[in-house]
Amino acid sequence: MPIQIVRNDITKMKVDAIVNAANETLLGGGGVDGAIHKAAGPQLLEECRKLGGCETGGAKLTGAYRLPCKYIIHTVGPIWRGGGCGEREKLVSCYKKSLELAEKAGCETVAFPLISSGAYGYPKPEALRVAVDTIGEYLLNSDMTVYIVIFDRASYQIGEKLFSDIEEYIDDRYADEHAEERSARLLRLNMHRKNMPPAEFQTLSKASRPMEAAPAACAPSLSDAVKQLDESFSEMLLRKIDERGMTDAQCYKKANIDRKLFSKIRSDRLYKPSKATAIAFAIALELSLGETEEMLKKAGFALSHSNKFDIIIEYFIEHGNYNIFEINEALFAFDQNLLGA
Ligand code: AR6
Repeated sequence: MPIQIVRNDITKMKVDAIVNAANETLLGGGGVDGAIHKAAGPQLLEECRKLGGCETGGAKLTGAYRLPCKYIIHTVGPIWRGGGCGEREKLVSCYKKSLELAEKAGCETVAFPLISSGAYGYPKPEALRVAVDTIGEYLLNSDMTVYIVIFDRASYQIGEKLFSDIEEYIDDRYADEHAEERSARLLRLNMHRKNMPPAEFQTLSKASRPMEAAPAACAPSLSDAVKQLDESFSEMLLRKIDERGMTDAQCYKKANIDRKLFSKIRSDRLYKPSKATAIAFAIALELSLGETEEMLKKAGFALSHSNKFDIIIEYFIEHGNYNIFEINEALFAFDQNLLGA
């Protein structure tokens, strides 16, 4: 999965390169810089002394010594001065320059901390947005896998308004579901007493049914519809990519799925993806709720209102927001698994 957001101590990451949020001297400091120097050992400082510092927005590469990675890329983030002093551009430059260095060194996996979001005071939600947007854009033309390593939960908070909107959305649906479950239980009890046929009960209980399918944008012809009945997940995915005029790469990158997994799905007609992978493709293809259900069904899954993860996905689809990184931020905020491979 090209961008992964993980909670960890960056010095423990087993990747090709980790990035250090350093200062212009490159001679160590507090925060993540201090932790990296401490874990890597004194030889790191020796090498850093030879580098002659680094300007804000720039990046330099060293060995990793006692760390489990191969390289450390030292970048210098901007000090937050209210946002009007070119902070964003400098922060974007930190990510770009670090990624360029990593790629030049042949790295396949890189881990970043949230640069500038500690001692340098860059507001954490904005710092995260810059990280996700800049790395996301870079990966459109690169096959590296990049981890954004979050140390403390506060770094990963979606906006309050979005959080409360989603919370309300979940509450409404959970409430419906539980009310339905209760009334379904009562009905079942009454029917049992009255000996009603179970089929009739089934039509009254909505709880076990997947969410309502929205009508498809344009109805297929009868012969197309019959053909599509036999379609596998993989075939449906490839058909929808073509219908939307996307290239394969545009689709799997937007889905935050790596090329290898996509090739596997492409070459195996009967490939069974995980639910998160199937949803990630539905999001990349910007499918309606009905189409998403249809695609999930091909992989043996359904969306349900007794599952927070599913309700959050439904929220984003209903609001026409298909940005997988924003969806993942929300899923993370609600302690759910993230989308992608
Ligand atoms: N692993 C991952 N992330 C961490 C770790 C860790 N071990 N430790 C802290 N963080 P900061 P800056 C997070 O202050 O804002 C240094 O003294 C932390 O929660 O390390 O770019 C340098 O020498 C925060 O979200 O870096 C500079 O003088 C993020 O890393 C100055 O601080 C960045 O916090 C740079 O400030």
